[in-house]
Amino acid sequence: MSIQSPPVDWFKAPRGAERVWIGLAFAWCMVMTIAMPYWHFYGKQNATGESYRVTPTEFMARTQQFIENHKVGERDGVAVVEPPPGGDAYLLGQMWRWTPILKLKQGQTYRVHISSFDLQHGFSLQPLNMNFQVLPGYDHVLTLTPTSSGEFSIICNEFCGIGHHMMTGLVLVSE
Ligand SMILES: [Cu+2]
Repeated sequence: MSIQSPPVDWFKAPRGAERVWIGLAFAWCMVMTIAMPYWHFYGKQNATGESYRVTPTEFMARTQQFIENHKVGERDGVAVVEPPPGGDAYLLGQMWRWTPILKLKQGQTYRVHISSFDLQHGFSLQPLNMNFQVLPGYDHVLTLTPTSSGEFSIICNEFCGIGHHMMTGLVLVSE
């Protein structure tokens, strides 16, 4: 016979070492479950989770307006833009570039609006390893206070086509 129903007492409760391993795994699950909300409130590099609906064209228009209002220079053909401290900054991801280059001041807080013009990109700030998903149709607002100065590269960490590996951007932080 190919299939038989299991004997009536087929289930044996775990005991001995198996019980210890299940206990350890369960305890670790609990730690991780608590760590998620804990780190959301007490971690220092977590996104605020603030986002708004926006059409890609509208977001691009806002970014261009932002560049026009606060442009301070250019680097390799990309606009360098310095938002007012405490103000809004815009960063647009599209195949395959990040626009503009943001120039920020250490210790100042900014509201950085990030969105995509075409498809899903990944905002990865190096070498800090801060990562956010960038989606068209959503204006993600990161409330950000640079704590160190220097040049920080942005790379795209969601594969987005043939030019994905060239999709880099820059954030400049001065003291
Ligand atoms: Cu990309």
